[in-house]
Amino acid sequence: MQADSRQILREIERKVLWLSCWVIDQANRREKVDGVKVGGHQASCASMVSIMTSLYCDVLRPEDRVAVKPHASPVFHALQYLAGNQTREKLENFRGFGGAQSYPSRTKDVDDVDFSTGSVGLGVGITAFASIVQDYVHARGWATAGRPKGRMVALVGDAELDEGNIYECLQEGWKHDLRNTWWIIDYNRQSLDGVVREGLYDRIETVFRAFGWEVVTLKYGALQRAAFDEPGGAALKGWIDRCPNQLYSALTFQGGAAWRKRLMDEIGDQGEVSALLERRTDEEVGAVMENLGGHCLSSLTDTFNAIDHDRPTVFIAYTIKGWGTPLAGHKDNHAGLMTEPQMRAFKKRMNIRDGHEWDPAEGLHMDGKALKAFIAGTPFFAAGRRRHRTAPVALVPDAVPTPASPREIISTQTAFGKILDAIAKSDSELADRIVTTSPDVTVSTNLGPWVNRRQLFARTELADTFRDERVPSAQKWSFTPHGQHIELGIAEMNLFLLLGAMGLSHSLFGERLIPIGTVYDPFVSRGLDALNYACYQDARFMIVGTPSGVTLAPEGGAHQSIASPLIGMSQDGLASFEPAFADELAVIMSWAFDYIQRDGEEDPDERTWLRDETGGAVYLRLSTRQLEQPNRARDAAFEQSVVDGAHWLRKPGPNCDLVIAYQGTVASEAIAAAGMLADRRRDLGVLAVTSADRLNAGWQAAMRARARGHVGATGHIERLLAPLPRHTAIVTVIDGHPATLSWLGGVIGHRTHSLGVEHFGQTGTVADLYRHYGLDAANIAQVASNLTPGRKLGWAA
Ligand SMILES: Cc1ncc(C[n+]2csc(CCOP(=O)(O)OP(=O)(O)O)c2C)c(N)n1
Ligand SMILES: [Mg+2]
Repeated sequence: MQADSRQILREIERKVLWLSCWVIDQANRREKVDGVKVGGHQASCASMVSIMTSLYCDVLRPEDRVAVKPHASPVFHALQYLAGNQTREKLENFRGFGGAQSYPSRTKDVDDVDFSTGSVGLGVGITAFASIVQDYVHARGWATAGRPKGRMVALVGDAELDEGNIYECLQEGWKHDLRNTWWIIDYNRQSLDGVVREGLYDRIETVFRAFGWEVVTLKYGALQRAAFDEPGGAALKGWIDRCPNQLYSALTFQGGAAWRKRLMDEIGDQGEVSALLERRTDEEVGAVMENLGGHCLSSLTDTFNAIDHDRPTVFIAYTIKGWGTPLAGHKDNHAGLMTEPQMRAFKKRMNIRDGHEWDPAEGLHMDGKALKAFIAGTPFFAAGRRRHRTAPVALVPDAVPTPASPREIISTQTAFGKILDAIAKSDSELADRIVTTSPDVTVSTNLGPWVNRRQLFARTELADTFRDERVPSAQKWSFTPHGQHIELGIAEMNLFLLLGAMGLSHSLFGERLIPIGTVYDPFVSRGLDALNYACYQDARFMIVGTPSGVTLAPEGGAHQSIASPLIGMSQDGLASFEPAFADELAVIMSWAFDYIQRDGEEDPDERTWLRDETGGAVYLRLSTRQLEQPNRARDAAFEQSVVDGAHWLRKPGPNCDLVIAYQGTVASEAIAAAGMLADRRRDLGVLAVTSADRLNAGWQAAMRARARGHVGATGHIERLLAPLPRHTAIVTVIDGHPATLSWLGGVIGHRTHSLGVEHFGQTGTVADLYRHYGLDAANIAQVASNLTPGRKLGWAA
């Protein structure tokens, strides 16, 4: 690197330090609303300014993708501001409504964030999965194959390494021969509450090496290395190496004079070491001691640029939390903010005049034009916005036929396997773009037939030994670079991180994937934060939770999911369905393949008031319980109502006393209960709910629209329930938490009794458990009978 470029990087580093601290300072000087603090992390930013300056202004290439440690968000925004991609207005409004986000956000920030971060550890993990997805799309031989592969870079806070998902991800990466992944650890040896354990670097090295990573340590900056070469330098280096983290931090906070005193007390020798120190002013002694590898631009840039292989690499960059500010090194500095006098002094040191705080070149030894030209000429920023757009995958009509005939007895899980098998057989773009994944439950969630046909993905061929040895097996498992299933170990966090990365492939890598993951439904909770993280980034995928509820009866109380329907309803960015029958499932999947690719504006559909144009991810809650299939036509009206969330399985008459509403596999019980009551309750209706989530969302949205003056706005559920007389009672039933459907009573104001599961743990037959939890036909009928006037059922009914 040219000497003048080095000088310019130093100028930018200084500017980024100023801006990131200023952005946070300004946000906290805004008038407090409701007494709630604004916050921001000046010290966490300062720790990262050198690393990020080196990366963004020299090392990175446009094809690289970066997850920035959450608390370094202002550093990222400052760099993007200097590059002209972030506005002053949004920075002035940092953490405010419509302003730059507290943590980098793909969906809310305007400045080309690659991966959102916030929940520590997840931004780190997703880079590894994104790298696997990059390998996958390149191996498919699509257009992208000719483009250079990027490095997936995570800028990691050292305390993030406490998160378990990091280690799950290391193991999975090792299995998949992970490449092109850089994790750069901001080793400031401080977390939120204090100073991290002594010797963590040693553990980090050992763990990463065990999983096949290269470990590069950036401990000493150029000033330090030069001092080590002087007489007495070896003693200084020895002292630094022995110095405990707490003491190093404390002395950093105290500054040059304190460093000198301590060093003189401990290694001063009235000879070479003393002379080494005496050649320097206090300020210079401080500068040497704080010139750790992670704050030395030339060391950083040279080290990064020297990597000439694609093996995963972790960099341990020694840094100082609060570097270059009065907060430096103090153990309580995590959320610390410079006081007004400190900020004034800092501003003076940065040569910033009042009223020129936002001027890009203010206080620098170069003018604004030259600065702008330099940044615009860096490989990373020269490319402009780096997000891709892709054409949608073509979907032929009837791409998803109903996988069962009328009266056939089949479960939704089996139907799901059959649908994918039929797609696997087809020679279609859809089949080509689907990629499946599962955390060691591929076979037991019925992905087996798909995998047999489309094979498993691996960077290099791996034979199916059982097949080669002629051992009979229903599963033909060969791994090839063209395989379309990515098999994961049993770690649901990894599942959702991979789905997140796959679901952003169109934007990250310019290749649209249709990702489908399967998981045992209760273990959605095990990966919930990563699911939320994927949705927060607007990743597009289909997740199939199966089996679900207490219906997996003998399989065990530990595997029962109760909350998942509520998770499905409450998770933003995820449209949730629980079909009871194969034809409904086919309709939903067909719709979902389109829905997960949508990219429209936020205009709600005036029919359902759902924001369907924007698209999203899809969750299907399925069951292993076999049900006799209804004999009905799959016409357009039926398809629409299944997608909208409900249809009348039995239409109520004008004097309807009772509606039984069900979601999912308890359909059989609801239908049987209706049969028991049909001659006792007038005009009884049975409402088949396929998506409590979409029904509820449409209702909420219609109410909001009415409040805004769209008097005619009505949701699908309002139109379904509006014709019912006011005295109609509703009994709802689901193999899941009763609150999923209990809100139906509030739509128009009907008396409602909701059946479902609130306690778990019992094993038994399905009949045992339905009876135990009151989901059986007899109980539904009994509850309904008690709730409505007319001839009562006895318990024996
Ligand atoms: C999952 C999760 N838990 C807790 C937090 C709150 N939190 C934010 S930063 C942080 C510690 C950060 O320390 P480190 O990673 O070392 O970053 P530094 O600020 O030192 O650079 C914690 C506990 C979070 N953001 N996410
Ligand atoms: Mg830290």
